[in-house]
Amino acid sequence: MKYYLTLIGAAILGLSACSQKTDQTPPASQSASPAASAATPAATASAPAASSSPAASNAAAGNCSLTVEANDTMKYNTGEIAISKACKSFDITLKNTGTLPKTAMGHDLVIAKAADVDAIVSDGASAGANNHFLKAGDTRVLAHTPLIGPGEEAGIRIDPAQLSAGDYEFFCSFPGHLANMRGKIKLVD
Ligand SMILES: [Cu+2]
Repeated sequence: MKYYLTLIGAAILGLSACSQKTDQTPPASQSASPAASAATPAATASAPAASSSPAASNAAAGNCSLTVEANDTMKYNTGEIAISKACKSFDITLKNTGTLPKTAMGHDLVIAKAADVDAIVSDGASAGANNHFLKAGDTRVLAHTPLIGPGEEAGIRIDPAQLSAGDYEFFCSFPGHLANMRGKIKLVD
């Protein structure tokens, strides 16, 4: 009998302990706080995902094309063109923002292996503006825009896969411009 009462007492104690637990705010907030901290890793996990997705959409929207400007001070507005390997094709638009006539300050954008650039330019110097100062059928030239004058623009499309064969550069073949108008093509992931 005494044992039975003890059991009931224990049961009552257990019940009251139980109801105390549910009624008490601290345990409740304690149980909510692990939930909140469990939600925090989820939030931080989704944050990089969110920040990487605009980058991915940027790549899709803008990284497979680029506009390069050339001006009367004999300069491109960039010293490097980064091309993503993920691009099926890459469009480069050259824009001549100058005002000087094409015969005095024309520009083009030629892409070739770095090791070939000097020879391409010296071989092309006598070819004349009508031939974009490039030797006819120069196979060392991967791609080139026409020589353009003030306010004009021209584009080329290249296959990034072609650039994996070596170090490529972009440059202007107009006589005398190479020293100032030459940059690296960088193939990136
Ligand atoms: Cu030029």
